[in-house]
Amino acid sequence: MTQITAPHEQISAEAFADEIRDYLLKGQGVKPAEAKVEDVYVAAATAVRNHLLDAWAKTREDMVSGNTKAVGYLSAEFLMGRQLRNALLNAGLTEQFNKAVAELGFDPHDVITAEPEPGLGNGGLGRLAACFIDSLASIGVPAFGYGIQYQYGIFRQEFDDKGRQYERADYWLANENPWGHTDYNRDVRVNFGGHVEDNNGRRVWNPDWSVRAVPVDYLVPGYESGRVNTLRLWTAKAYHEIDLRAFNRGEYYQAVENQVKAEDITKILYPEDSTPQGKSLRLQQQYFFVAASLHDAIRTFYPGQDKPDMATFPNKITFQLNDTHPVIGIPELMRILIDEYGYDWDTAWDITTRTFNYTCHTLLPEALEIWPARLIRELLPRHMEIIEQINERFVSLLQTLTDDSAKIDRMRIVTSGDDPQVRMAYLATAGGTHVNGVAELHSQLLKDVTLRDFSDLFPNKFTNVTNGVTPRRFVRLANPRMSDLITEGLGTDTWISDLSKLEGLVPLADDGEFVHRFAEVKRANKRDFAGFAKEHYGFDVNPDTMFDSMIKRLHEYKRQSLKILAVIARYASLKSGETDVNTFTPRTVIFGAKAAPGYAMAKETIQLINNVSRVINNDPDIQGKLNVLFPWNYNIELSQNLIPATELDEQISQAGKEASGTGNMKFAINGALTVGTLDGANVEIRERVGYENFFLFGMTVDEVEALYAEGYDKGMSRQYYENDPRLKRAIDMVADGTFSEGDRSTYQNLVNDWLSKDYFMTLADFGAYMDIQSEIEKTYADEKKWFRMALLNTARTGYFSSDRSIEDYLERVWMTGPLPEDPQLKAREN
Ligand code: GPQ
Repeated sequence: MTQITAPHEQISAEAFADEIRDYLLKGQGVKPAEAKVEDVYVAAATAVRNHLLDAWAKTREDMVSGNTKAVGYLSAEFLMGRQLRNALLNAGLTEQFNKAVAELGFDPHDVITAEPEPGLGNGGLGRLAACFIDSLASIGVPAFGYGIQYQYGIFRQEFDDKGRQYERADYWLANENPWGHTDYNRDVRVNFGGHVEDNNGRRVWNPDWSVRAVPVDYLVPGYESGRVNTLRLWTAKAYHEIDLRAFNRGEYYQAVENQVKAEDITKILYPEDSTPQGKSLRLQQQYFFVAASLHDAIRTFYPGQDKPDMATFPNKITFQLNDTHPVIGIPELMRILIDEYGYDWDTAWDITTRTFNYTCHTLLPEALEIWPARLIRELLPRHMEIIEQINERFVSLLQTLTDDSAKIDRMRIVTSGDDPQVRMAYLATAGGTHVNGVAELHSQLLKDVTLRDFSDLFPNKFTNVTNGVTPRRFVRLANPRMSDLITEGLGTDTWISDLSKLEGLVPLADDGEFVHRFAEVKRANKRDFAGFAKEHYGFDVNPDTMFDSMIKRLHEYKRQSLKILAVIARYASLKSGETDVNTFTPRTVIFGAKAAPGYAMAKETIQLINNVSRVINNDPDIQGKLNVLFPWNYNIELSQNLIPATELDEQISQAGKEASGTGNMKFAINGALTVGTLDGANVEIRERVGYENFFLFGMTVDEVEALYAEGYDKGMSRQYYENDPRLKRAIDMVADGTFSEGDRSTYQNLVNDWLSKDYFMTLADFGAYMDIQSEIEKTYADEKKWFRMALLNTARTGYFSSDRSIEDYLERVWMTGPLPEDPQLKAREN
């Protein structure tokens, strides 16, 4: 393997142990003999971070002084997961760490797991941002991740004795955070409220309150690239923390009101996923981090300049808008250019539209953010003026392009009427150069449906970049056994930075011995997961069963209810003897899912899953042949343990609803077979692994549309219930109290919805789903066949590396590349 000798790699385990000892004393104030594992974690993290600082400073210097355009990834969420093991891997310090920690008398695993998991994201969108910044650094592209350091991340999920979800605050910053460096000297003032005045034809914004944005910097080390980028997460502080006069009057709460108001902005991550909440605080969060980031980029690229030549700005940095959350950046850059630097509208618009690009992550119309104009005006009056002007000019432009006034009306950024609304997705589409979807099918549907009018008139704006996942965290770290086997099979470990090399495993699918070893890896991972599940959840898991997983946010369109109805149907047929317990393929069905706290239907589904689990797992007739597990608080840590152990992955959303999915990629790369619909990236996964190595079922997008046209959601679902006895029995059991200790009201909303509306067509796809499950069981019985298919999944899914996604963005959207003196490029030449 080509070792790139960055300075931080030339260190022995002994020297590394000395550094840890040193930080234990200087940072934690303890000798190794007194140290707790948490102390060792902080000291080791500090040591690793320090090894990265030179490369970090050098990367920044090369970026600012060179001509390579940087990438600014603006995202309200970065779901990073634990940092230590990843930083060690990317810095090439894992071996030294393991030995050094052992020398100090600690177990490396205990030190790694002493780190709290930062949960600064809800799900796929936030995790994608984390994968992307890993890939950017690994490819050597100068980049900033810009976001928010929430004091409380995604809620911690617990289940009560009735199986209901309840939420607890995730205070991940309760202890020292060795990764984030709070840079008080690079704060930015962010203004809100007030009014706009006219001053000789110039508009002047007089805000009435401001917040201090303080950056917390995280290092983002590339894998063996020698490059270290920055993740800059902003935290909100007050300028005047305390009103001393109020305090002296004894008004203690009023005295800190200002502080509370400011700090509330970055207090908590909105636990919404795909459905926006029209909350003023959320708009404050969005503007807060975007305004701070834009100012930060300008001062970074034009250091010390009062009147920078902003016409060069789009050559310095390109901003990617990760969904609509940062779209307020478009009017903010316009405001900076016009009000602060005196550019005319057209020049400012040209600079702005060349600076931004927009990624859309959804097809659900309700998930496209829309803000009431009056709310924007109240918080950001100058921005609302600018948005209105963008809208007017946009409408004028449209009038030159089409006579279709209905179409023009549909495309308005600000709707007309008494209570105008601002459509952030339209603002992003009009105000940036490119718009991309996140999988082929999704990008196509964006053009054909969601943003159809826009793609008619501006076809060249639209492109696709299929999502990807980082092979460092989700293969090399999560699945070390499989990684070693791959390296052995390929004779090199260069696949870790070029995942397309997995293709070299294809011939080994016909090597019985190799396939057998691949199967052994899976079995060992299953045993490990059984141990993990016992230790963390107290579950008894039988590793000699098929591991069948469905992990993702709980949402009706994702159809966890289809899975649970199928489990109930199977349970019923085992109970009645239609399925023979003795010949049945034993299965462990594993769910992981959080529901948005206000999403009642999702919460009812969680309760149902938990109670199905309780009933089936405790039924002696089933003899442990069918088990349902629902480990609570699904997070990155759980995913890294479960994915490598899974044999069957469920990607069963209604066709046309899941933009991409990224769990599907993680599973396939790790040698799970997918049962899935033709939705999101499933389509591309199936194309690549081969149709015969993918369990396809269910309606297509066109069939779904045709069934809606027939009026499906106006009561047709009941026919499916009446006509399929398996389905009828399953739903009846939910209704009759089998899973609620006789209480028939517990799942009333779910049952009513299934039988009267069933918007996502769970019932219509039920039959096909049951049939494919039988086929899966047949295939599973032929172990050689199954693991040959599984190996081919691994071998043919190298495309789904986030490195490839980033290469596509570089070529199709950002028009930039790695820094020229990228040491990795040099190493590749050798
Ligand atoms: N996604 Cl709009 C989220 O995780 N949160 C959101 O608010 C929106 C989308 C997901 C999307 O549902 C998945 O299909 C994608 O794979 C993922 O974004 C990343 O693109």
